Amino acid sequence: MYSEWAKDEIHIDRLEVFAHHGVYPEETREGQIFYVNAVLHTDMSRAGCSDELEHTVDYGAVCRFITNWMQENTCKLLEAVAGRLSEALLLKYSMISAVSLEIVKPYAPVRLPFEGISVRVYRCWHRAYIGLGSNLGDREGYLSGAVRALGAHPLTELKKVSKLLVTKPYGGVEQDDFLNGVAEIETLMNPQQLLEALHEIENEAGRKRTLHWGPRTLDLDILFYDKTVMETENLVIPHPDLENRRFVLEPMAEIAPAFRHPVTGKSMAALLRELEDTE
Ligand code: PH2
Ligand code: MG
Ligand code: MG
Repeated sequence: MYSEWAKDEIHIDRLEVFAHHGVYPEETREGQIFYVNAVLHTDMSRAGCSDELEHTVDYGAVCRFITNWMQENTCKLLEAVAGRLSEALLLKYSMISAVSLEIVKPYAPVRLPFEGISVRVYRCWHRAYIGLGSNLGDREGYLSGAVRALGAHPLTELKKVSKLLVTKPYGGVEQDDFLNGVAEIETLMNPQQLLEALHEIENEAGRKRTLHWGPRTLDLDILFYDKTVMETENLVIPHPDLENRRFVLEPMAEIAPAFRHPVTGKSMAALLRELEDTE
Protein backbone atom coordinates (compact mmCIF):
# COMPACT_ATOMS: atom_id res chain seq x y z
CA MET A 1 0.00 0.00 0.00
CA TYR A 2 1.27 3.43 -0.98
CA SER A 3 1.60 6.04 1.75
CA GLU A 4 2.95 9.55 1.49
CA TRP A 5 3.12 10.21 5.20
CA ALA A 6 3.34 7.05 7.37
CA LYS A 7 6.33 7.56 9.67
CA ASP A 8 5.65 4.68 12.10
CA GLU A 9 8.18 1.84 12.10
CA ILE A 10 8.54 -1.75 13.30
CA HIS A 11 12.17 -2.83 13.76
CA ILE A 12 13.47 -6.39 13.54
CA ASP A 13 17.10 -6.54 14.69
CA ARG A 14 19.58 -9.29 13.91
CA LEU A 15 17.19 -12.06 12.91
CA GLU A 16 19.55 -15.02 12.43
CA VAL A 17 18.99 -17.22 9.37
CA PHE A 18 21.07 -20.11 8.07
CA ALA A 19 20.90 -19.99 4.27
CA HIS A 20 22.83 -20.65 1.04
CA HIS A 21 23.43 -17.32 -0.74
CA GLY A 22 26.81 -16.45 -2.23
CA VAL A 23 28.98 -16.20 -5.32
CA TYR A 24 31.32 -19.06 -4.35
CA PRO A 25 30.29 -22.73 -4.77
CA GLU A 26 31.23 -23.57 -1.17
CA GLU A 27 28.81 -20.89 0.04
CA THR A 28 25.83 -22.36 -1.81
CA ARG A 29 26.96 -25.89 -0.88
CA GLU A 30 27.72 -25.48 2.82
CA GLY A 31 25.50 -22.52 3.71
CA GLN A 32 26.27 -19.90 6.37
CA ILE A 33 24.70 -17.58 8.92
CA PHE A 34 23.03 -14.32 7.85
CA TYR A 35 21.61 -11.56 10.03
CA VAL A 36 18.61 -9.57 8.86
CA ASN A 37 17.80 -6.08 10.11
CA ALA A 38 14.45 -4.83 8.87
CA VAL A 39 12.52 -1.60 9.30
CA LEU A 40 8.87 -1.95 8.28
CA HIS A 41 7.01 1.29 7.60
CA THR A 42 3.34 0.95 8.44
CA ASP A 43 0.64 3.24 9.78
CA MET A 44 0.04 2.26 13.42
CA SER A 45 -2.67 4.76 14.26
CA ARG A 46 -5.46 2.17 14.01
CA ALA A 47 -3.71 -0.55 16.08
CA GLY A 48 -2.58 2.15 18.50
CA CYS A 49 -6.25 2.77 19.35
CA SER A 50 -7.79 -0.70 18.92
CA ASP A 51 -4.99 -2.82 20.49
CA GLU A 52 -5.84 -5.55 17.92
CA LEU A 53 -3.16 -7.59 16.12
CA GLU A 54 -5.11 -7.69 12.85
CA HIS A 55 -4.82 -3.90 12.58
CA THR A 56 -1.05 -4.02 12.29
CA VAL A 57 1.78 -6.13 10.84
CA ASP A 58 2.50 -9.25 12.92
CA TYR A 59 6.30 -9.12 13.38
CA GLY A 60 6.37 -12.83 14.28
CA ALA A 61 4.78 -13.70 10.94
CA VAL A 62 7.24 -11.38 9.17
CA CYS A 63 10.21 -13.09 10.88
CA ARG A 64 8.93 -16.50 9.74
CA PHE A 65 8.32 -15.16 6.21
CA ILE A 66 11.86 -13.74 5.99
CA THR A 67 13.39 -16.99 7.30
CA ASN A 68 11.41 -19.17 4.87
CA TRP A 69 12.15 -16.87 1.92
CA MET A 70 15.89 -16.79 2.68
CA GLN A 71 15.96 -20.61 2.92
CA GLU A 72 13.77 -21.34 -0.13
CA ASN A 73 15.71 -19.04 -2.49
CA THR A 74 19.35 -18.94 -3.51
CA CYS A 75 21.01 -15.77 -4.79
CA LYS A 76 24.59 -15.05 -5.69
CA LEU A 77 24.55 -11.45 -4.47
CA LEU A 78 23.48 -9.84 -1.20
CA GLU A 79 22.02 -7.12 -3.41
CA ALA A 80 19.66 -9.67 -4.96
CA VAL A 81 18.69 -11.12 -1.56
CA ALA A 82 17.86 -7.66 -0.22
CA GLY A 83 16.13 -6.43 -3.40
CA ARG A 84 13.98 -9.51 -4.00
CA LEU A 85 13.14 -10.12 -0.35
CA SER A 86 12.00 -6.52 0.14
CA GLU A 87 9.75 -6.84 -2.94
CA ALA A 88 8.34 -10.11 -1.58
CA LEU A 89 7.59 -8.45 1.78
CA LEU A 90 5.81 -5.49 0.18
CA LEU A 91 3.73 -7.82 -2.01
CA LYS A 92 2.84 -10.17 0.86
CA TYR A 93 1.97 -7.59 3.56
CA SER A 94 -0.37 -4.96 2.19
CA MET A 95 -0.06 -2.81 5.32
CA ILE A 96 3.67 -2.25 4.76
CA SER A 97 4.19 0.88 2.66
CA ALA A 98 8.00 0.80 2.69
CA VAL A 99 10.79 -1.41 3.93
CA SER A 100 14.43 -0.86 4.71
CA LEU A 101 16.25 -4.16 4.68
CA GLU A 102 19.82 -4.91 5.71
CA ILE A 103 21.35 -8.33 5.02
CA VAL A 104 24.56 -9.03 6.96
CA LYS A 105 27.07 -11.77 6.23
CA PRO A 106 29.05 -11.99 9.47
CA TYR A 107 31.33 -14.76 8.19
CA ALA A 108 31.73 -13.72 4.54
CA PRO A 109 34.68 -15.53 2.92
CA VAL A 110 37.13 -12.63 3.13
CA ARG A 111 40.48 -13.59 4.63
CA LEU A 112 40.84 -10.32 6.55
CA PRO A 113 39.55 -9.17 9.93
CA PHE A 114 36.06 -7.58 9.84
CA GLU A 115 32.86 -7.59 11.83
CA GLY A 116 30.32 -8.07 9.10
CA ILE A 117 29.64 -7.27 5.46
CA SER A 118 26.20 -5.97 4.63
CA VAL A 119 23.97 -4.33 2.07
CA ARG A 120 20.94 -2.21 2.84
CA VAL A 121 18.11 -1.35 0.44
CA TYR A 122 15.03 0.83 0.78
CA ARG A 123 11.96 -0.10 -1.25
CA CYS A 124 8.47 1.38 -1.21
CA TRP A 125 5.24 1.48 -3.16
CA HIS A 126 5.03 4.29 -5.72
CA ARG A 127 1.89 5.85 -7.14
CA ALA A 128 1.80 6.55 -10.85
CA TYR A 129 -0.78 7.85 -13.31
CA ILE A 130 -0.74 6.29 -16.79
CA GLY A 131 -2.27 8.00 -19.81
CA LEU A 132 -4.14 5.58 -22.08
CA GLY A 133 -4.72 6.32 -25.77
CA SER A 134 -5.76 4.53 -28.96
CA ASN A 135 -6.97 5.70 -32.37
CA LEU A 136 -6.51 2.63 -34.56
CA GLY A 137 -8.58 -0.56 -34.78
CA ASP A 138 -10.49 -1.85 -31.76
CA ARG A 139 -9.74 1.18 -29.53
CA GLU A 140 -11.83 0.01 -26.62
CA GLY A 141 -10.38 -3.50 -26.80
CA TYR A 142 -6.81 -2.16 -26.77
CA LEU A 143 -7.45 0.13 -23.80
CA SER A 144 -9.25 -2.50 -21.73
CA GLY A 145 -6.48 -4.99 -22.60
CA ALA A 146 -3.89 -2.48 -21.40
CA VAL A 147 -5.74 -1.90 -18.13
CA ARG A 148 -5.94 -5.68 -17.61
CA ALA A 149 -2.19 -6.05 -18.34
CA LEU A 150 -1.32 -3.26 -15.86
CA GLY A 151 -3.32 -5.00 -13.15
CA ALA A 152 -1.80 -8.39 -13.96
CA HIS A 153 1.81 -7.18 -13.73
CA PRO A 154 3.47 -8.89 -10.74
CA LEU A 155 4.95 -5.63 -9.40
CA THR A 156 1.86 -3.45 -9.91
CA GLU A 157 -1.60 -2.99 -8.49
CA LEU A 158 -4.37 -1.27 -10.42
CA LYS A 159 -6.16 1.28 -8.22
CA LYS A 160 -8.49 3.36 -10.41
CA VAL A 161 -9.50 3.74 -14.04
CA SER A 162 -11.21 6.84 -15.43
CA LYS A 163 -14.08 6.85 -17.89
CA LEU A 164 -12.91 6.63 -21.50
CA LEU A 165 -13.55 9.62 -23.72
CA VAL A 166 -13.55 10.15 -27.47
CA THR A 167 -11.21 13.07 -28.24
CA LYS A 168 -10.14 15.01 -31.33
CA PRO A 169 -6.48 14.48 -32.30
CA TYR A 170 -4.24 17.01 -30.59
CA GLY A 171 -0.96 18.22 -32.08
CA GLY A 172 -1.60 18.89 -35.75
CA VAL A 173 -1.37 15.42 -37.33
CA GLU A 174 -4.50 14.67 -39.36
CA GLN A 175 -5.81 11.34 -38.04
CA ASP A 176 -8.83 9.53 -36.56
CA ASP A 177 -10.32 10.42 -33.19
CA PHE A 178 -8.74 8.96 -30.07
CA LEU A 179 -10.20 7.05 -27.19
CA ASN A 180 -8.41 8.30 -24.03
CA GLY A 181 -8.38 7.65 -20.30
CA VAL A 182 -6.10 7.48 -17.27
CA ALA A 183 -5.23 4.64 -14.87
CA GLU A 184 -3.91 5.06 -11.35
CA ILE A 185 -1.49 2.31 -10.29
CA GLU A 186 0.73 1.47 -7.37
CA THR A 187 4.00 -0.10 -8.39
CA LEU A 188 7.32 -1.36 -7.06
CA MET A 189 9.04 -0.57 -10.37
CA ASN A 190 11.24 2.49 -10.78
CA PRO A 191 10.38 4.93 -13.61
CA GLN A 192 12.68 3.28 -16.17
CA GLN A 193 11.39 -0.22 -15.40
CA LEU A 194 7.82 1.08 -15.59
CA LEU A 195 8.52 2.67 -19.00
CA GLU A 196 9.88 -0.66 -20.27
CA ALA A 197 6.86 -2.53 -18.92
CA LEU A 198 4.55 -0.05 -20.71
CA HIS A 199 6.48 -0.50 -23.98
CA GLU A 200 6.03 -4.24 -23.67
CA ILE A 201 2.26 -3.86 -23.27
CA GLU A 202 2.20 -1.46 -26.26
CA ASN A 203 4.17 -3.94 -28.36
CA GLU A 204 1.79 -6.77 -27.48
CA ALA A 205 -1.02 -4.57 -28.82
CA GLY A 206 0.82 -4.51 -32.15
CA ARG A 207 2.07 -0.92 -31.78
CA LYS A 208 4.26 0.10 -34.71
CA ARG A 209 6.53 3.09 -34.09
CA THR A 210 6.37 4.75 -37.48
CA LEU A 211 5.11 8.34 -37.70
CA HIS A 212 5.91 10.44 -34.61
CA TRP A 213 2.57 11.43 -33.08
CA GLY A 214 0.85 9.34 -35.75
CA PRO A 215 -2.03 6.83 -35.37
CA ARG A 216 -1.45 4.10 -32.81
CA THR A 217 -3.25 0.99 -31.54
CA LEU A 218 -2.07 1.73 -28.02
CA ASP A 219 -0.17 4.56 -26.33
CA LEU A 220 0.73 4.32 -22.65
CA ASP A 221 2.41 7.39 -21.14
CA ILE A 222 3.71 7.95 -17.60
CA LEU A 223 1.95 11.19 -16.61
CA PHE A 224 3.12 11.33 -12.99
CA TYR A 225 5.29 9.13 -10.76
CA ASP A 226 4.89 10.16 -7.11
CA LYS A 227 6.12 13.77 -7.01
CA THR A 228 9.10 12.92 -9.23
CA VAL A 229 10.47 15.52 -11.62
CA MET A 230 13.01 13.99 -14.01
CA GLU A 231 14.31 14.28 -17.51
CA THR A 232 16.44 11.66 -19.25
CA GLU A 233 16.99 11.02 -22.95
CA ASN A 234 13.95 8.74 -23.25
CA LEU A 235 11.76 9.72 -20.30
CA VAL A 236 10.34 13.02 -19.04
CA ILE A 237 8.19 13.10 -15.88
CA PRO A 238 5.70 14.75 -15.41
CA HIS A 239 4.58 14.21 -19.00
CA PRO A 240 5.38 17.43 -20.87
CA ASP A 241 2.59 19.70 -22.08
CA LEU A 242 -0.15 17.91 -20.12
CA GLU A 243 -1.49 21.30 -18.91
CA ASN A 244 -2.71 21.87 -22.48
CA ARG A 245 -4.24 18.45 -23.03
CA ARG A 246 -7.87 18.08 -22.15
CA PHE A 247 -7.67 14.35 -22.91
CA VAL A 248 -5.25 14.06 -19.94
CA LEU A 249 -6.74 16.65 -17.55
CA GLU A 250 -10.35 15.54 -17.82
CA PRO A 251 -9.69 11.94 -16.73
CA MET A 252 -7.11 13.11 -14.15
CA ALA A 253 -9.64 15.54 -12.67
CA GLU A 254 -12.14 12.69 -12.48
CA ILE A 255 -9.97 10.19 -10.56
CA ALA A 256 -7.51 12.51 -8.74
CA PRO A 257 -8.93 16.07 -8.65
CA ALA A 258 -6.81 17.09 -5.63
CA PHE A 259 -3.52 15.66 -6.96
CA ARG A 260 -1.09 18.54 -7.45
CA HIS A 261 1.37 18.93 -10.30
CA PRO A 262 4.79 18.63 -8.61
CA VAL A 263 6.25 21.66 -10.45
CA THR A 264 3.40 24.20 -10.50
CA GLY A 265 1.59 22.94 -7.38
CA LYS A 266 -1.74 23.29 -9.19
CA SER A 267 -4.40 20.62 -8.65
CA MET A 268 -5.78 18.63 -11.57
CA ALA A 269 -9.20 20.23 -11.01
CA ALA A 270 -7.63 23.71 -11.19
CA LEU A 271 -5.59 22.87 -14.31
CA LEU A 272 -8.73 21.60 -16.06
CA ARG A 273 -10.65 24.77 -15.12
CA GLU A 274 -7.81 26.97 -16.45
CA LEU A 275 -7.73 25.04 -19.73
CA GLU A 276 -11.51 25.37 -20.10
CA ASP A 277 -11.24 29.13 -19.49
CA THR A 278 -8.71 29.56 -22.30
CA GLU A 279 -10.75 27.46 -24.77
N1 PH2 B 1 -1.73 11.48 -28.31
C1 PH2 B 1 -0.78 12.03 -29.01
C2 PH2 B 1 -1.00 13.12 -29.95
N2 PH2 B 1 -2.34 13.60 -29.96
N3 PH2 B 1 -4.57 13.53 -29.27
C3 PH2 B 1 -5.53 12.97 -28.54
N4 PH2 B 1 -6.77 13.47 -28.60
N5 PH2 B 1 -5.30 11.92 -27.72
C4 PH2 B 1 -4.05 11.38 -27.62
O1 PH2 B 1 -3.85 10.42 -26.83
C5 PH2 B 1 -3.01 11.95 -28.37
C6 PH2 B 1 -3.32 13.03 -29.21
C7 PH2 B 1 0.61 11.56 -28.86
O2 PH2 B 1 0.73 10.60 -27.96
MG1 MG C 1 1.21 10.06 -25.90
MG1 MG D 1 3.78 7.53 -25.72
